[in-house]
Amino acid sequence: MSLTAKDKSLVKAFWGKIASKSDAIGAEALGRMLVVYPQTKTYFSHWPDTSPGSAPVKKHGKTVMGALGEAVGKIDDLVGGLSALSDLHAFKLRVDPGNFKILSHNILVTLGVNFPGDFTAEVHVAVDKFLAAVAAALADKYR
Ligand code: HNI
Repeated sequence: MSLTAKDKSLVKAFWGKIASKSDAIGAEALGRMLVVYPQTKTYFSHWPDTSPGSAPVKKHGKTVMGALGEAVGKIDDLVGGLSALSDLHAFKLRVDPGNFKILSHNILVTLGVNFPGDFTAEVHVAVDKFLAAVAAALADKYR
């Protein structure tokens, strides 16, 4: 389950290819999550609009993908690198950690749909492992 050196280099190379589209990917993934798993909307009930393409969805999608881009740079120490963000999600936002898996799934779908050529099975498994490691790091402060 932990990332091999090969996984890490695949994730870094793939992220390099998608970096310029990061904002749009984040917005699409978040928009998909809110439609396909409507229970996730409860966390965003303070937004004026949770529909795909809306301003808050675009803004937050950009934020989340930006944080993931930074996490790629901290891939050797995700628990340390994401500890402040874990604190925030555990104690302030109180996001059930099961939702990290749901968002990860929507990110994978979005990457597959938008980068059919680059998103090979090999890249798919490496990115899946990376997102699972990010989710575990974000859940680290929960208990
Ligand atoms: Ni999450 C805020 C990163 C998953 C609900 N989230 C953030 C911020 C970052 C972030 C960065 C902004 C922090 C700040 O303001 O300092 N979130 C991430 C990452 C993941 C993730 C990297 C997983 C890959 N967050 C989730 C999930 C949910 C979630 C799965 C709920 C379904 N996050 C929130 C909420 C906020 C938030 C709610 C505050 C939003 C707001 O309105 O400002």
